[in-house]
Order: sequence, then structure tokens, then C-alpha cells
Amino acid sequence: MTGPKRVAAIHDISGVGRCSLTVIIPVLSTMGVQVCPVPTAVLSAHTGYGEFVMRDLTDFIPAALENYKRMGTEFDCIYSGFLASTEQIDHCLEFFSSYPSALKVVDPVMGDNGENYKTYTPELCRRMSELAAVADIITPNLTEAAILLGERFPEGPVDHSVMRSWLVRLSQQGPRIVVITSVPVAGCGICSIGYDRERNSFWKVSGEYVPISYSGSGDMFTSILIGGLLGGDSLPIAMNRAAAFTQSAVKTTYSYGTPWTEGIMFEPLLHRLRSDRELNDYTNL
Ligand code: PXL
Repeated sequence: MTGPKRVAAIHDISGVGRCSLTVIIPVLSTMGVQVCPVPTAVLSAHTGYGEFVMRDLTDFIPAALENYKRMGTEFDCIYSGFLASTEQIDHCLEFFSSYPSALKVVDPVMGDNGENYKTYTPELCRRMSELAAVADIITPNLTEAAILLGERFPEGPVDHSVMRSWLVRLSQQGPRIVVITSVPVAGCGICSIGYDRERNSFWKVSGEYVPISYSGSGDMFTSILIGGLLGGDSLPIAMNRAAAFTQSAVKTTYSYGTPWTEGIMFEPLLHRLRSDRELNDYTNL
């Protein structure tokens, strides 16, 4: 396929509160990647607002997939995120198996800060681990990594050795590459940590702690990681790119004092994603 890389993004679209497709589309487009949205649900506002209206689009996903198969549409990457029902997991599994040569990325969106999102039932979380198992890359935050492993959410800083074992155990569930975000690693702030099973390599990118977690931050991180990898970045450089930009956007948002629900403010910074400055601010974990 010539031209920009093409990603099928299976996520919701929420009108208010930056997250999912309202973050993924601008970020990946700025990085020169074409996004083909496959909306899983339309929400007036994301679930963090407590009050929202939602239209479930479960039936739309298989219909869109059939359409793409009939047209012979190719994708370089299939990227799933927030899902509204267990049926949507089945539809994502079909999507992934229909495109065996595409890069399969699952952001197992289920919760944050040690708590599940409102619409995530125990059954939906269990099925999410089935989806994570068929991915090439998963990008859970620490809450989601704990859910996938059946571990308790660690309340304080965690040791390097514990995190290395979590990365390996998550990879043993299926994915070759595991990146865990928002990890308070002992002695080095809030980190993103990564593992590539084929190379048996562990990576860490450190960041500053900001005392608030904005919606859409995880979607931003994973989108930039994908954009970097599709553009030829190594894993640590893509992690560094994703962490550096997400950190700047978090600090920008924090400076305006907006509520976390409004989501990560990226509009003033988007142009920076086009720059190709050196990104080698990572270490081994
Ligand atoms: O970014 C996570 C996310 C995505 N989509 C919806 C959400 C959330 C988190 O609250 O509610 C609808």
C-alpha cells in the first residue's frame, strides 16, 4: 500500500471530555497516519461525567468489517480501545483475525487510579483479557495491568523487579510487546515501562508526577506510540516520543486548572508532533 499508513481505530466517540477518537484522530493525523474510525458507541460526554447519553453501536462493527472485506480495504494496524459490551469484544476478535498481517494493538481500557470505569463489568474485564491475548502490543495503565494479572492495585511506588515480572507475565498471556503507563517506579517519578519479548529487552521512560489524571491521556500515549512505530521508531524511542508529548500536554492542562473530566489539552501543542527532534531519553528498566 502506498501513501500514509492506515489504522482502523475501534473506539467510542464522546462529544464532551477529550478521550478516544477525539484524541486519536488529531494525534495520528498530525503524525501523518490515516485514521479510519470504527465507532463503538457515541456518547454525549464520557462516562467520567456520571451523566451522559450513549448510543451503543455494537451492530455497526461487523457491518463495517464486512464492508471493508468486500471492498478489499487494507489496514496497516488495527487499534482497539474503550468497548461498550462483551459482543464488541467478539467483533474486535473478528476484525483482528480478518487482518492477520496488520499490527494488532489493544489498549485494554477498563479503569484508572485503581478503579474500574462505570460501564466495565467484571465480565467485560474478563473478556478484555481474551482480546489482549491476541494483540501484538498492549498498553494498559497500572490499574488495567493489575486487572489483567488478577493482582491488587499497588498503592505506593513499585520495585523495578516487580514491574519486570508484571511485564513478562502480561507478555506470556500473548502480546509480544507490553507497555504499562502511569507507573510510580521506586526512585524515579511516574514512568512508562516496556518489554519486547523477542528481544528480551526492558525499557523505562521517566516523567514528573502531576497530581491529577486527565481523560484521554492513555489514548494520546498509545496513539503516539503507534504513530512512532508505524513511522519506523524503535520501541524505546516511540515510548519516549509518547511519554514526552503526553507529559507536556498534561502539564499544559494542569496550568489552566481545568477539571480532569475535560480531558488532556493538546490543541496548543499538536504542531510539535511533527518535529523530528532526537528522542533518546530512555533507560533500561
Ligand atoms: O479514555 C478512556 C475512556 C474512553 N471512552 C470513554 C470513557 C473513558 C474513560 O472514562 O468514559 C467513553
